[in-house]
Amino acid sequence: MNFDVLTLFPGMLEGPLNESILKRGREKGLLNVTVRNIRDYTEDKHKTADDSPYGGGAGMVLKPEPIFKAFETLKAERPGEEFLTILLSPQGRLFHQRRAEELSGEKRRIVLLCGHYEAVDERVIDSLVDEELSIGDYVLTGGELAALVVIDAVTRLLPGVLGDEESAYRDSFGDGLLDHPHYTRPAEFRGMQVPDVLLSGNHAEIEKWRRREALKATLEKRPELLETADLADEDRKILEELKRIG
Ligand code: 4FV
Repeated sequence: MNFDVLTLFPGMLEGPLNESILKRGREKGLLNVTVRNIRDYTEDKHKTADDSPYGGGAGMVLKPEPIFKAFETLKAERPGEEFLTILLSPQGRLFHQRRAEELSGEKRRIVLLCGHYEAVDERVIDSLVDEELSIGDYVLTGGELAALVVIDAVTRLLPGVLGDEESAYRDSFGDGLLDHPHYTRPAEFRGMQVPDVLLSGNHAEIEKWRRREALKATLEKRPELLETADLADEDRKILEELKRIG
């Protein structure tokens, strides 16, 4: 999986890319992330990458020239390679697990363009951007954290990145539901017991309990997810019962 990140603040990505699972993914050669500073593609002595908005108003806008130059350099360095260009912005489609799964199968290089200041010049979006993605309905200081969210959510789905102890075998949202509760030792802590079924060793009963708890959590916290979740008839029966007992 290849990500090329274009940003004015490369330092914001260093930490997460050099820790834990992302670091290991890069060491295993399963993940390749290049981080380029848009300012390196400016041509004036002040390395100007932003300017005031036409039509007035507060804030600054990222200039088109350095971003176009960065793109053309990237493409020239990788002749024949295909690119999928994503702008991280609040105007984008909401990023979710299904999109992470789709991107984890992506063969093209993924360019993540990180906005900053008020916005990016619209001509960049019209000419270079294939997709706008938002990580949520709030405003960040820049797209860097959003780019890291996308890299993290996609990378952990790549075969071989997660070790057994971290497997994504049954992720939250994996089947569109929230996750069931998890417990570990000690079986009793300050009077709080681990549910007996989890100590029973009866895997069929444990799976039933986990499914019921996942349905209950989703019904209580994110009922709208039930509209798109992959539900079996048995699940619908449990949901009816849960609604009845309230
Ligand atoms: C954002 C989001 C986000 C907007 C102005 C960067 C900022 C500044 N990106 N999901 N929410 N971006 O707030 O992706 O340019």
